[in-house]
Amino acid sequence: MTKERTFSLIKPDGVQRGFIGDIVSRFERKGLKIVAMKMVVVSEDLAKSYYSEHIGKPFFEPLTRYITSGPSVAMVLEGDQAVKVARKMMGATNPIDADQGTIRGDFGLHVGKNIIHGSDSLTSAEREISQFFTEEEITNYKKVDEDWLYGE
Ligand code: IDP
Ligand code: MG
Repeated sequence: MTKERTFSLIKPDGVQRGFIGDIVSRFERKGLKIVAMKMVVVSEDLAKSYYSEHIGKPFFEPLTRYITSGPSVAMVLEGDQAVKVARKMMGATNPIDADQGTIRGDFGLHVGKNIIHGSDSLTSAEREISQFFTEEEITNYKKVDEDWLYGE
């Protein structure tokens, strides 16, 4: 078992379209533990540092407008290989290519409105978690189902 923390953001379209509950429920059912969660309106400054790797790309301006356009839901998920598991549950970046059964595959039709973000590596996860949460906002607790979730 490789316990990891990953960062996920339900983007403004996911909030507006009413998918918060469904998405949170998917993570819960999978066994990923929510250790931090809050609603946040991403500022332009935060968008620029959070998406710094995309500065200069043609979709950067619309991406910034999109991500700052309304409330998002930020969360930290913990569990065995959480980075990989959460990305898999989200599906491909373009919802058209995302498999059915994934969040983007089930809910989206356009790469410019793809509902959710998930860290792509442990390094990104650490950076993104610290961009959205203080240490005090991240909880540490044992869930009652943990003994039934993991094997030997
Ligand atoms: P990811 O979210 O699956 O990690 P990235 O390539 O890191 O994908 O892109 C970050 C975000 O930028 C995507 O989730 C999507 O919202 C947006 N994006 C990526 N490519 C395009 C594009 O070609 N057109 C419009 N938006 C894009
Ligand atoms: Mg990415």
